Amino acid sequence: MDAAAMESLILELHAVEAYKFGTFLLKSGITSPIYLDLRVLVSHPRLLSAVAALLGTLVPATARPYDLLCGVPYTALPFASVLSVATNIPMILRRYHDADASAGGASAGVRTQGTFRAGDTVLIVEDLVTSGASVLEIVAPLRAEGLLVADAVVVVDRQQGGRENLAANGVTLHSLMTLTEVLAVLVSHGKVTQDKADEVKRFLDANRTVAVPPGTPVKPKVARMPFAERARLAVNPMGRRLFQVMEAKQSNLCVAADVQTTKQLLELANKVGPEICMLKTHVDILSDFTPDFGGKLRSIAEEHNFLIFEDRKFADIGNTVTMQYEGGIFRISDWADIVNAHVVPGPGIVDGLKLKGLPKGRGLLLLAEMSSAGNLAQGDYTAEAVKFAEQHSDFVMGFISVNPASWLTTPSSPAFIHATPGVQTVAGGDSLGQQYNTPCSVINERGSDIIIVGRGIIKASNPAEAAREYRIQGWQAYQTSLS
Ligand code: 5BU
Repeated sequence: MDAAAMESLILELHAVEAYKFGTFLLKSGITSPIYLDLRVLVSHPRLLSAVAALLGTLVPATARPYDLLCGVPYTALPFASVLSVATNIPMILRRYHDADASAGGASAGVRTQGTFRAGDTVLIVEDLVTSGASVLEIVAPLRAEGLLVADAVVVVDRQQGGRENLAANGVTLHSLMTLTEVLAVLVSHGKVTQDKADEVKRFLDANRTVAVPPGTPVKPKVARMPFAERARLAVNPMGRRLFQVMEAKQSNLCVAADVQTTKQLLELANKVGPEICMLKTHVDILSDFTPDFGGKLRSIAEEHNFLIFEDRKFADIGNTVTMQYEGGIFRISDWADIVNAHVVPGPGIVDGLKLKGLPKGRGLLLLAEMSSAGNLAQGDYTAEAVKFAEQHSDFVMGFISVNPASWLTTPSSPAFIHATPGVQTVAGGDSLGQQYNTPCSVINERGSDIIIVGRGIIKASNPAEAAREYRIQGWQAYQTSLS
């Protein structure tokens, strides 16, 4: 917007009393000598539509295409609606508080309304930004649903840290005007006195960085190194390869293929193959296992470039697990790139598995934690698993973890990978003790690397599509958490 257009817009907003001078307590908790009330625009449709159109020019869809608009409730909803109608870009609606979602009515419980798909890009529309907290409150749940948010447009940037707070969370702020520009125009047109303008400037100088209030979903708790760098740190070759596959496929999704027959499993592997870095099997669930199963699964894995993880959970003495790993009907070490083991028997279990696995270039995940309610893998037990891993980093590539951010302390940590089961788009559980966290929480808050999803994908009406959505959510969460 050029200077003349901005000047006339500022004067028009002044004429409808959108700028108020006095003493005001802002939502961010600070007392301000100026208050911007853009709600008044609903009484001035022509001006409302002009403002909405201008907001639409801040990030031209041709420069950075976006699929959807989302207004921050409530003041910005009319701006977003008018812009949506004018541009034919659909909107989605977020409720103001999650509590609103539990109210009765047909849409009770629905958090984001409107039609959208994971991977769609969303432009956030807001009236003004102080700390940026209101925008971040909307961005976090949208991202948790797999939507991509990179830009927010606002009428006024109050220049109090919002731009920086948003940038720190991967959102670029685009504003029609700043508070400084508003003051300059109003003073030059005699609409406010220089004294008043100076008072507002002093206030701005004293409140340049308004912190986002506690509890606002901000930057992920976990800051991490890129998988590509961790590939270089990994000691176990299979661990290195897994990091590389994840980076190449932009996927930190592992599907738990808990189906009954080899036919179903191979079909599923083909369907979800393009989306995953790893396929997890429970080969002892299959009713029709035959010795050629491993070869068939390996050729699908090669075609789609994913690794095979047999979730065998070995738990016996070293001598026994060598035989369980290599022999029997399943001959797991012939076809599974990765297996896992409990640490309850002591380090001999790692020695035993390593004896058979290392010469074949395989890797081992240790069960540091479990996802089921009341499980005993915690505290000292988890710490012991870490010690075992460090003592055998040539074979141990990482952990089955649930909340690694709470126990990751050692410098060798980035070399190990963390895979977390118990993942669905909605937190909750099943009737037998399984506990679910969302991809966003698992990666961003709990500090894991890989989401393991079973029923969330295999019971979906379209598992390939569901896998795509989980992949996007998991990868987006990883990208947000890069340091
Ligand atoms: P679900 O359908 O997403 O609940 O499947 C989870 C899978 O992960 C299933 O194969 C479990 O055996 C596996 N799992 C788990 O749920 N929790 C754990 O702690 C471990 C494995 Br280890």
